[in-house]
Amino acid sequence: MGQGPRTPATQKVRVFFVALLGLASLGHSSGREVVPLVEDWKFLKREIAPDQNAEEWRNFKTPPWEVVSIPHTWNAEDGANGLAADSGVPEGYYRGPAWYERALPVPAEWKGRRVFVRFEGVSLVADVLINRIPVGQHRGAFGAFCFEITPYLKFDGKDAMRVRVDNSRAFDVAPLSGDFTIFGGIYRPVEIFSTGEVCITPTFFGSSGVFLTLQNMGKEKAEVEVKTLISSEGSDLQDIALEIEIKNAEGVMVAKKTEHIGKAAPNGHTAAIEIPSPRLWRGVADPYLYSATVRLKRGGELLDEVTQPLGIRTVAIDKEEGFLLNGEPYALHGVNRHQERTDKGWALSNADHDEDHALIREMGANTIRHAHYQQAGYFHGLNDRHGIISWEEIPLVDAVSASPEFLANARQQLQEMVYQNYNHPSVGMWGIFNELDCGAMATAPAVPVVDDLQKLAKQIDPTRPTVAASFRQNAGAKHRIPEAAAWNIYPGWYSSSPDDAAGWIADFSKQMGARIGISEYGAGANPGQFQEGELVRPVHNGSLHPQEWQNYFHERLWTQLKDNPNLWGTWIWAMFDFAVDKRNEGGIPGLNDKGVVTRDRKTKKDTFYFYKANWNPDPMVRIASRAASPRKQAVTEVKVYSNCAEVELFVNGQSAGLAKPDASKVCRWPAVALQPGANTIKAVAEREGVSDACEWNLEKTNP
Ligand code: ADA
Repeated sequence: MGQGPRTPATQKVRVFFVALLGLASLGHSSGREVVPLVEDWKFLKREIAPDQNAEEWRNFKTPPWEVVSIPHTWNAEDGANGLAADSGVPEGYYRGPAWYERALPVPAEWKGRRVFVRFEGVSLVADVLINRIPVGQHRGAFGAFCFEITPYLKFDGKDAMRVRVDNSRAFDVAPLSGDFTIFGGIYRPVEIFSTGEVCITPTFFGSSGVFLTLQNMGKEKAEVEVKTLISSEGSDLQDIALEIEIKNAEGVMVAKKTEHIGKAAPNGHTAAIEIPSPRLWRGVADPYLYSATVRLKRGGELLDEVTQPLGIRTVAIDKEEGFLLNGEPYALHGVNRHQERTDKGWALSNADHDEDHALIREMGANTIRHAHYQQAGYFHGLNDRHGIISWEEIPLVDAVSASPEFLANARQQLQEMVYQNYNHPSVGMWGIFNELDCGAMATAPAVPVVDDLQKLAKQIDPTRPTVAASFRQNAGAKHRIPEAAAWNIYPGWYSSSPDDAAGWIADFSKQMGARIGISEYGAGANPGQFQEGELVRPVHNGSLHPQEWQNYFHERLWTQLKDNPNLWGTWIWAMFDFAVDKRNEGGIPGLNDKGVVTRDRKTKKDTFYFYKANWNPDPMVRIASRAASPRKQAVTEVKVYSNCAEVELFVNGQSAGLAKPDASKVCRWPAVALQPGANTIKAVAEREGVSDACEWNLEKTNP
C-alpha cells in the first residue's frame, strides 16, 4: 500500500498571508488556503491548573507572558549548558509543562469551509484547545499531526488556540532515554488551513493523504499508483472529480488523468497513471524530480488540492551487492545529523536546515542518517532536490517498556514517519531501532516490540528496506528482524584501537551472512585542543579531546571502510556537535563533540576536510592541525589533506618537497623543522591551482 506525507515545504498550496482577524477577503473556489502561525504567540513556562486557579484559566492573563514566535523551544540555554542536575530540575534542564496561546486568524469567509490546524513537531506531548475546548492530544516529539477544528470555531474574529506542551519524561512515549537533550516546545512550524467540504484527508497520521507508489519502471514509461484518502463528512461524492496531474522538473505537464469517485472507498481512491519516457531519480548524479498534484473538483469548483514530490526510482539492500539504487550498486557514505544547534536547540529555521544541508554536501556525503528520529519535512525536501539518500528512523532508543501504551506509541510514531515521508524519493530505508536493551530504562525485552514494528513497516511500505543500528558484539535475535543490520562502532574511542574496525566488520558480516552497515563511527574533538608528537588515545569522558586523535581515528577508519565488500553503507557519528546536557567532557560542558563541524556551525574541524578530500572531487588542499599554535616541538610531521595529484609544502618560503596523497588523500612530510617564533606553512597544488597556508608559532624557550 502506498501512503505518504504532506509537508508544507513540498506541498504546493496557495498561501494567503492574511492580516489578522477578518481583514482578509479570500476567494472560495481556491482549493486549500493556508495561513502559517509564526508570530505573536503568548508563552508561559509553567503549569496552569484550571481547577486550582479558575480565574487564571478563564482569562489566561497571568503575567508574565512572554511573546514568542514559532519555531520555539524553552530549553535553548538550559538544555545545553551541562549544569549538573539540581533538586528542582532533576534532568539538568526544564522538563515539564508550558502553555502557548494565540489568536487564530480565521477569516469570516471561511465559514462554510472546513478548517484544520497542523503542527509539524511539538515536544513531547501536546494538548490542543480551540476556544478553550479540548480538541486533541498528540504524544511524540517528531511526527506532524493535524486536527480538524471546524466545529470549535466561532468565525467571529475572536477565535483563539491554546496548546499545553509537556516535555516531561513519559513512560509510554519513545524515546525513553538517549544521548541527546529532549528540547521542549512548539519547535517546528504550525499552520491553519481551510478546504472545501470534501477534501483530501489531512488528519491521517499527519500525512498528505496522497500516496504515490511506483509500480513499473521502464524506458518507455513508468506506472505510478496514486492513492488518495478522501474526507467527505457524509457529503455526496457522485459529482466529485479527482484530477491527477504530473509535471516534470521544468514544470511541464507530462501526464494527466481525471476520474469520478462515485463512492468513497474506506481505503481511499486508487488510480494509476503513466509517465512517458521517465527520467530517473539517480541520487547525487541526477536527482530528477517530478511533482504529482491531486485535485478534487465539483463542476468548476476546486475543493482541495495537494502536490507531492515524485521521483522515479527503486531502492533495495542486497545481502551480497549492498545498497541498490535503480537496481545498481550505489556506495553510501555519509553522516548522522541531529536537528539542533547553538542558541536554538531544536527550533530551527529553514535557513538553518539549508546551512546544514549545504555543509553536508560540501563535504561530499551522499547519505544522511536522521538520528535518532523523524526530521523536518523541509529537510526531506532538500534531500529530494539534492539526491541525498536518507535513513529515517523512529526514536526507539536504548529501551522499550512492556506496556501496551508504549507499543501503541511506537507504532503511532512509525506510522507517522512512514505515511508523512512516503513520497520523498530520497528516503532510502526505514530505521526501526537504535541500540536497544541498554541503559537504566531497559526493563523489558526489545524483541517483541521490534518484531511488531518490522511487520507494520513492511505492511505499510513494502517498497523500502527496514534497517536498525546496534552495538553488540554478538548479533542477537533482534538484529535479524530488520531486513538489513547495521552497527555503531567506536574502536579507538570507548575502547580498543581504530585498527580493529575491519576485523569487527568482517566478524559482524559473517555472523549475519550478509553485508552490514556502519550506522555510526566517530571520536570526539575540541577544535581548540591539540596534541603534538606521538598520539595517545584520549580518555573518552576526560577533559582533553585533541583534534589530532579525531583526525587519526577517521583516517584509520575510512581506510578500512572504503570499498569494504562487507558493507552496504557508512555514516560518520556525527556531522555536527550536539547538545547532551548530561555530558561534561572535552573541555565543553553539555556537548557530544564527535561532530566534524562545531555546534554553532562556525568551525569545520580538520576531519571535515579529510572527508572533503575523499568525497568531494573539487580540487582542495588543507593543512591538518593548522590552528595548532603555539607549538612546542621543533621537528614535526606535517599532514595535508588533498585530492590533487601532488602537493608541495613550503616552510618559511622554502620548499620542503612534493608529496602525493595516499589512498586516503593524506600527504605527509614526516620531519619538518620549524624555527623559533613565527613560521609560515604553505601547501600548494600547482596543477589544480589551489593552496592553503597558516602560521605556526614555535615557543622560543624550546630548542
Ligand atoms: C551511541 C548512540 C548515539 C551517540 C553515540 C556516542 O552509539 O547511538 O546516540 O550518542 O553512542 O556518541 O556515544
